[in-house]
Amino acid sequence: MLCIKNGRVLTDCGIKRDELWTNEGLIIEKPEYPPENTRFYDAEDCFVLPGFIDAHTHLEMTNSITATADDYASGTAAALAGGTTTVIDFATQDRGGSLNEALEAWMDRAEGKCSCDYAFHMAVTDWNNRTKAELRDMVKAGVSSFKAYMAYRDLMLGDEALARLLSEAGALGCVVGAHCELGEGVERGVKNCLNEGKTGPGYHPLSRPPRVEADAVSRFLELADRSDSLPWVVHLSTSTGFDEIKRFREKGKSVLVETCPQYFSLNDEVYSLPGFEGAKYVCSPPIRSEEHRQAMESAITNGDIDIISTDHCSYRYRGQKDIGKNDFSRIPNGLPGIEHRAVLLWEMVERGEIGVERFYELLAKNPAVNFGMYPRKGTLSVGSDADIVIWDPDCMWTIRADEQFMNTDYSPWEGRQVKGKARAVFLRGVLCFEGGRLLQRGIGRYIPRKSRIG
Ligand code: DUC
Ligand code: ZN
Ligand code: ZN
Repeated sequence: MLCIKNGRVLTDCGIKRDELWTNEGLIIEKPEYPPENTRFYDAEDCFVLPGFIDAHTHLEMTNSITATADDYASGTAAALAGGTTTVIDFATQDRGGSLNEALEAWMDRAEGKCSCDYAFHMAVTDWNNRTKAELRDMVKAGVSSFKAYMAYRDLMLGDEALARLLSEAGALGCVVGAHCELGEGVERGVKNCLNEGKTGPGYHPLSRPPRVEADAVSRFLELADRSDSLPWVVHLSTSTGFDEIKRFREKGKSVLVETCPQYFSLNDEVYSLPGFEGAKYVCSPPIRSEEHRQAMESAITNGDIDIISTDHCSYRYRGQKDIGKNDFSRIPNGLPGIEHRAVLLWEMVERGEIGVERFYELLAKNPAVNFGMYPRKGTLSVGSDADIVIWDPDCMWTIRADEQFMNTDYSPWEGRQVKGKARAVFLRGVLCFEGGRLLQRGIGRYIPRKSRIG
């Protein structure tokens, strides 16, 4: 039995100075007669929060050119170091392949390697009768959310297929997400830049302007309107995309909205860094102007964003990002962020823009509720998994790539002075991370998730 004492514990009735008890991996009521061998952990006035959930990661993802720098081992170790105890990663269907084959392949890759718990969404890239029939298999296997790409030639679904996915998955009570950038718009933008000899990384954001996202959000929500699914706009980055969401919500419709730290903590000045440095920030959608960054921050403050994930998709600067040295469109897209999500959001708590409860909702409760893991995850209720973060709000430190667990040779936030840190992290009652050191590796388990209709 374990008792965490002297902490500020997040309970159903807000933050309370309280003890938190766990036994055999679960949260329990305070026992009337604690056993003599009870272990005590002194939280020393830190916050005691439910383990964070990163609902959007790409680990061990390979394409025809390269593979992400983080595999399940390094990626989930880095997650844990930042207070994340569960990741929902993307399995992706191969064109011509089945959903079951894809899930099996991704399960095999992850098994035995993860330091935090893990689950999968399924990215659907090939809609046909077999895909339709397999949606039920996915739900049975605990995959209750799907995603479609509206951009990327090898991955994207057309409108008709996306509409079918929304209606079939919706009927099963599943969430359907979309990467909202219109493929035609992106291809046109890239072609125009390259034709004009604009080949450097600074042209990446110009090739996929805010309108490309807003048009895709608008089309996605129009298609979703005709189905029963809960649409999920992943990695929202623009005020123009957000305007489409507001319009949809004003009609009384529900949509789940996610953004990521790169869209509220950075702006497009990063693409003006000298030489090829801007390549470190090439991700899609791109990092936007200050006006859009502020819009994302306000949307978080106003309660209009539901979930903060990372879209962690890491590539090394040397040897991977430089594949696109002479052509920005060949730079592998994605940023390493899995380790630093919480501390970047904590900046908003520090500035008084959100409270600790909202911080917790964005990082843990909302992903757990909307992706079918609540109350097993995302709360410190009796019977929940004892996934616990001891969050030190006063720790001041500097983000440095050479001190991180992520397997990249850079951090997009290199040198940023931050406040707040996961001092200790428990996964199902086991102390896995403390004082900057990983104490346990590889004990992460697969977490099957429920759909909204069970
Ligand atoms: N965007 C990225 O930058 N990387 C992974 C996939 C995506 O949508
Ligand atoms: Zn995406
Ligand atoms: Zn993604």
